[in-house]
Amino acid sequence: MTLRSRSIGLLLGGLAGCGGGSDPSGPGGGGSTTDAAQDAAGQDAAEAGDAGADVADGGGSDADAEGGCSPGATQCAGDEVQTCDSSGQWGAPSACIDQVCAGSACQGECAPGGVRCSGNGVQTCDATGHWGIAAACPPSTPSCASGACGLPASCAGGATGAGNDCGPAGDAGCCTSPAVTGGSFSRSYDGVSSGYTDAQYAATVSDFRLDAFEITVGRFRAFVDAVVGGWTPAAGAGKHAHLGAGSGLGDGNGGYEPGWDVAWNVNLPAAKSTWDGDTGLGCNAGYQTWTSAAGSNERRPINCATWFEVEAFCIWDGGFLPSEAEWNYAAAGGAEQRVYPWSSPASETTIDCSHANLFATTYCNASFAVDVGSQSPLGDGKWGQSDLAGNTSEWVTDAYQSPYGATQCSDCASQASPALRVYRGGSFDNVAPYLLASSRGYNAPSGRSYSLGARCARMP
Ligand SMILES: [Ca+2]
Repeated sequence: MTLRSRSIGLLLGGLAGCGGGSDPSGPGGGGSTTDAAQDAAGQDAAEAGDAGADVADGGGSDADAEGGCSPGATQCAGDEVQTCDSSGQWGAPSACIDQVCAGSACQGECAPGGVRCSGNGVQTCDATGHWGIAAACPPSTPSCASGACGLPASCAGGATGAGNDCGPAGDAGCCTSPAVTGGSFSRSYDGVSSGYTDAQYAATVSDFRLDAFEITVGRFRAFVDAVVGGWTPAAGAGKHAHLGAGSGLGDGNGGYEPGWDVAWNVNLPAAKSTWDGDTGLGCNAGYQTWTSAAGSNERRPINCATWFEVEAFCIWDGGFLPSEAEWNYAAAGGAEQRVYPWSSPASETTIDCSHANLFATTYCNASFAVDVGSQSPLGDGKWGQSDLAGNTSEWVTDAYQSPYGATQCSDCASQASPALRVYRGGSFDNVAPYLLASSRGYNAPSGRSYSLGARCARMP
């Protein structure tokens, strides 16, 4: 205590530039009197009044000599800062808000031990008051909020098809969202399949997450409840906000993705009966997966959903629809340029009902779209996504443009012709060529099909 006190006094003397070098040590004098000064701190304060009088008499440095401080000087007191008042006394400590006290001032950018989200990772404030490197949230709890990893909105309730009951064994988190390590590749290219031997449409994608499963009926049900309850996306929501300094994906022409347009809200039915009806999720009696109340289809992929509906779903769920380049990248195993998501080596062309739910020589499954992950892990892609090929086709965020709008694409998504939107991956209703990682499809954004669903992407 004595040594610490003395060192602070010396430091302040130097910082304040006041008093002689001998002044701070003056009261200390011999070791024994230093202890006395500390033991009688209250007494020192009482003497300050006298010191003030001395100053008025021209005493100059007496304040220091009495163990006080130089007005305006500051010092640290633990994690708080003190300022020397006009009478040469230390004022009450003041907390450093979201900073640390170091030297003689509040510094840094955060309070040690504090946490915050950086994308879907958690940053912790270190002892020096600076944010550390973010620790990515695990795939099982991929959404960061308020500095903690948790489940996306659609799985928060843990209902059937929205809990830990997906995948081949029925024990995988339906909202699992593995990381995809970004890189460069060529879109719609595998080097061996007819129509996909032109590598000119290069693209680079940054790290992102792509959900392991297609959106299930169980997850979509929670979203429909939210919309019927009045929820709509905010203007501009759904961008890849971690990219482009917040502007999101580039459009290939110097602009950026627009995000949600509130004029699209009319495409989100306000009435449950409209969602349930044949102009809604009930677009194909017998083969729609939606049921008006939870039933036996909760683990199957939602189908009959429009682009507007799945775009809004992914926003509500804390993510966004993947770009076409992101989807293609994940399905192709990135630079491996796989023929199918599971192809290893990349030029391997094996496809059958054990890898994907498609139309082989007949339908793999008479019930058409099956529980998500039914062909996992055999049919999984490089980063653990199931059903990228087959089951339902999957909407992506891009407007359809053919050929691709730019031969170079760095975190891009086409916005050129939004009257049509892209889907990828083929479905239970398609023969093998439509399930190629390179294959593309399109539909009007308000279109519905019993073969068409989606999956969400998220910030890394
Ligand atoms: Ca699929």
